[in-house]
Amino acid sequence: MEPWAEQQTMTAQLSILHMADVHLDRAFVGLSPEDARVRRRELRDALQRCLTLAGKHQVQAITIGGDLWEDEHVTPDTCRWVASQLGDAEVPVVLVAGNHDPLRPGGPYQRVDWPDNVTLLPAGPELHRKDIGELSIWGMSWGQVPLTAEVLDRFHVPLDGRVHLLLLHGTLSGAAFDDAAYCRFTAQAVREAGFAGCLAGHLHAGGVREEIVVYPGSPEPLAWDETDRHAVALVRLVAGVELEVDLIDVNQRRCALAYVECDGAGSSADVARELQRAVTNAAAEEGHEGLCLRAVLSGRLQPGCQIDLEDLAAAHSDLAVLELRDETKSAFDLETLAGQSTALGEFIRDLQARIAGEDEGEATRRQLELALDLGLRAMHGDELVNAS
Ligand SMILES: [Mn+2]
Repeated sequence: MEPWAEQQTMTAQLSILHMADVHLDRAFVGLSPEDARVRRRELRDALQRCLTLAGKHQVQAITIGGDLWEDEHVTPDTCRWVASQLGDAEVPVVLVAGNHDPLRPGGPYQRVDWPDNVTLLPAGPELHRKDIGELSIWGMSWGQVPLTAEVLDRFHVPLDGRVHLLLLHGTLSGAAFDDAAYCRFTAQAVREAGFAGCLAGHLHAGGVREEIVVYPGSPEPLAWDETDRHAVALVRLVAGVELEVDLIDVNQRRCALAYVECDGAGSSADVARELQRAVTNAAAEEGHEGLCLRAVLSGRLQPGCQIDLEDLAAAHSDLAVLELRDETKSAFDLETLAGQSTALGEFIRDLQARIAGEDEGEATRRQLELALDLGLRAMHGDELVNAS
């Protein structure tokens, strides 16, 4: 067999499990101490599920794209627990630190005896390299100063027939300037530097961007707006150059947001019915298991309609989380408003007089009533979309 053919065979078998943004020991501000503890335990479980997948798919390496834990909260035990888990993986593990777990003198990363199979790439701004078989993984950790990807503009991988991948914790963005971005980089810069792909962390929504930037996302959603995919990326190198990526969803929780329109509800039964509809829809879309739903109730309730959020939520105790936000408003108290010497009072008195004196027909009267309703809503700053 020619050396070239041999190399093709070897690289054809190369596969990597890439994960990022586990955020172990996150504080989960806003949750009760008990709920926060449960969530932190779930993050450990999530890391274990990811590593189990690495074993199941018999990958040759594991990469971790930063934010493994949160620096302010991580306990020595969690760091040692991670080291132990990664040691058990029995394949090389390459990791970079992110903006939430930066490398700093005397920091958590330095207080752990890392197993021999674990390589922590040093802080930027230069790229560091770890070779595993035919593969070279280049990366740099976040350190004491914010990391930038400027190095990509003056770097090219060696033309040595090896497969070169970049491991980076940063924000993929286009040409537009994005002030809020952390370690902004472009797919073009990754390509021009000669990398076959970028194994990325930082964005918590899983997905392959611009064909060569692989974000697995955080293994579990960490905030209400993290409604996208949460996965590990199984990365195969086909014929040594082409990246083949499978995202495997690993999250047990699923966050969803629903707006529940309760306009015109006569009693809590109407509101409960609309909420049930929203829960059913969300469960159909996201799956019922682990569903964390934030439901925002809105619209104007009729006089006497009284809702109790705890009562409403009690009917859905089978959901992992149901957070209800009451943004409903009460119906207009026309009598009081019409008695005021304001522009609004005058408007109401005028419309009421015209409605009372209307004898041309039902259609015109309805139009006047609609005008009164829309006018009231407009003057109260209501959203007029779908108002009728
Ligand atoms: Mn993160």
